[in-house]
Amino acid sequence: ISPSNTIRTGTSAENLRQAFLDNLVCALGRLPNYASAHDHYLALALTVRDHVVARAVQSFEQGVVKMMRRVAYLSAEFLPGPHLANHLLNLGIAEATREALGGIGIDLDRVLAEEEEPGLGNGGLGRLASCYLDSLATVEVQSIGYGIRYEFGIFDQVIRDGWQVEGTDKWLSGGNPWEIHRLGIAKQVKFGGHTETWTDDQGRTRVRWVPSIVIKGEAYDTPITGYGSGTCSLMRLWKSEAVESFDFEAFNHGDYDRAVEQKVDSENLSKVLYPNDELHRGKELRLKQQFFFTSCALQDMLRLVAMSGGKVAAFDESWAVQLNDTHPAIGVAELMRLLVDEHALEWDDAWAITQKTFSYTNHTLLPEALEKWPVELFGSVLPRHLEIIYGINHRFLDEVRTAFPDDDARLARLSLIDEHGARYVRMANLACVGSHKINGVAALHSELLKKTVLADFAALWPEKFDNVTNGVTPRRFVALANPGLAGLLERELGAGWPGDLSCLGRLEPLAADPGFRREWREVRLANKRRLAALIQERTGIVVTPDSLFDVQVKRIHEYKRQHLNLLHVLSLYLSIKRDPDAGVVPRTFIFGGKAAPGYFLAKRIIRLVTATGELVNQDPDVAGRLKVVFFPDFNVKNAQHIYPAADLSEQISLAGMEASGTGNMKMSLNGALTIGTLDGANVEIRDAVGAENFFLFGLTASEVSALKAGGYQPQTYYESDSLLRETIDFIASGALGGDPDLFRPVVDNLLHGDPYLLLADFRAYLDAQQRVGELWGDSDAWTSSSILNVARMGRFSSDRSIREYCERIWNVNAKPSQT
Ligand code: 26Y
Repeated sequence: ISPSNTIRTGTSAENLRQAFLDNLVCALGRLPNYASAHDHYLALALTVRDHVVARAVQSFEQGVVKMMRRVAYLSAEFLPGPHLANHLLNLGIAEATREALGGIGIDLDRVLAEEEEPGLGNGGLGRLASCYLDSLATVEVQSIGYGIRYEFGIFDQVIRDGWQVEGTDKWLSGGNPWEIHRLGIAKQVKFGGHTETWTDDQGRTRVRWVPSIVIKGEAYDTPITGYGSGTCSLMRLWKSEAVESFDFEAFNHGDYDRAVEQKVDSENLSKVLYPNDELHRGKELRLKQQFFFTSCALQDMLRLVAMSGGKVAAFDESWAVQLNDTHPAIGVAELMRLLVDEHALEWDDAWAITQKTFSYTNHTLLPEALEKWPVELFGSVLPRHLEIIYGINHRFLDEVRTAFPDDDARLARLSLIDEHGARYVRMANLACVGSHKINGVAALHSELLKKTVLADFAALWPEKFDNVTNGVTPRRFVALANPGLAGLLERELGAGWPGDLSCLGRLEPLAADPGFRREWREVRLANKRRLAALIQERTGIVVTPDSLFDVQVKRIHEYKRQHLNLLHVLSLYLSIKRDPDAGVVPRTFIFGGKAAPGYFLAKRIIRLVTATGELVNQDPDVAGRLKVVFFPDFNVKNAQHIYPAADLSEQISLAGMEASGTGNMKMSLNGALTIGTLDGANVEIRDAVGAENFFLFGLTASEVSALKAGGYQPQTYYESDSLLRETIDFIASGALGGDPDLFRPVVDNLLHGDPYLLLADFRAYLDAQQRVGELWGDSDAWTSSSILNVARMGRFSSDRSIREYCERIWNVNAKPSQT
């Protein structure tokens, strides 16, 4: 096929317009005069989809023909964001499309705004997976991201009376033009039942798993284009279906309820994304989800090995499989089962293949996020896998005994089974044992991993451990999100800059150029005006674009310390009330992020933001100086409006808690200055942009450990710092939200425990904020620092991260970077 200059794939404005109109009429059945904005969106999506799919099939064919080692990125979460604008950029047809639609009176931006994003993830981990598929395509590596096609993604957040209220995310209700339902690609996934042994015709004892239920997984493919590359990644998501629509036996006996029961149960599996991040609860349905998509993925990889003439016994030569945290770690046991039980390989051969195939990325040090399943539950859902895990464990512990004789405590810690009291299967241990490489997501995090949660594995296999610092795609988060900045970059660096961020360094001299600084400020002000309009539309709050936009957007978590930010806001408020002449620069505090529905304190923190806004935003004493906004429903689409308008990026987690962070990179790449702790990737961002362009504060990770070990006493800080005391007393007084009990849980948490050491870091944070205010007062100095942030952030492109994975972890060839 040669998809050039046909009506479906031609790239002139004339061609695109005709294809758009054809799709409107022929595919959607709408006459142009009656078409809604959503019809326009669907017609344009179908038009662009033709271009994308034509590339995707050719790219895929290349992978099959060349038999290259492909990458499978296994992830329970993906957050791709809206596709349409991204494809227009990657295909290089954004301007032609704008012209095509403009010619018939349709505004492209209006059409783009119609797209609803797939919210198939909670936050950082899911967004990282999507950045990586983007970069894999860009550096021309064949890859499939395997996951779950949740019917309902992360809940929609609305704020009602100041509280978070969750709504169902019906992302498919307006149709999804980007996916292709692969009717031919369906996998059977077994659950429950028991195992039996049998003897094969070579006289070998084999195991057969007799399940109590079988569920079907159907593939839905969404192509992901790369920037300036013909390669496409594939996001292949599995939807669960009943194998039979009805249990005919039950049906014939007149038991209609039971007949439909299994169908309902099967379909429930991929129904909804769990909205918790960083808190593991041993829910059976979640274990089933994990096994479901992982098994579908591995079966699919085996099918593709056969299709391209490869050998099952050389599976690892066809596939490098990345475990995005432990959510797909059951894949280690499942690949063993497929190789040993279904393909009759010897255990030791299968194990060698498995270890060469898998590698594992850890995304958290929080103990409450570590996945472990009660052995009972695990054995009832996956009886064969429990046996296999015992088999792996038995051999593994023998290896440990050889390396560390007479060390029972170490054996107990390394074992795949936790036997302190109730017995659990430890998924991180399974991932470590089954992988040849284990990495953290920022330098500090990778070091802490080796010292804390994975210390015993690091002692056993130091060579397995590595670091790959996270990155973000500059296509979506700079080129698309910040067209004004993109214009300046294109003029100064050339049109290809999004494909090679090392060229950003050439901006450095411009930081001292007054004319360039003026243009930079104009771009930033325009971004802030647009965000101000959106804030007014979504919240009714009027904010001033020339105030300092102080932004903290991310999941709501105690460890991320949104409430430390609030202590600062309230301390400023009280200072101005006390002294109307207090030197406080005008600021707009913008918060955004979802709280897990069952996370009581996180929800109270959201209420504390909104209550602070209710107080501050209408108080004439602080008018023109302080505004507080909670931007509802923070997601990828909204983020693209927020990041480019941030002056100050709040990255204030307690040191040692945030594995990496990626919002920190997105904001700095758009010209924000960071106020932050030495946590996660902040450390590397500060090294890159220079200490003088970063507002550092707070305890270091080792100071945190020492303080906790010595018996931390938050009360002593409360007693010795009068502003802190005044601020906390104010929250406790009932002045916020009109009810003294409302924030008692927050206050009690801080005064009696303060697990994330807010009080210990409060004074240092205020001092750093003071320095922020001073630099803001010197507009040229601020702008020059902003330019230097962008100029020095090139290393945080996900293209760099992906090249490191290719080289050090997957052993596949990426297209080299220009420099
Ligand atoms: C076990 C289950 C409840 C669970 C579900 C989701 C546990 C964790 C998660 C999500 C974790 C997550 O998003 N982690 C973030 O990953 C980012 C990408 O590496 C990091 O930048 C960020 O610091 C980390 O919190």
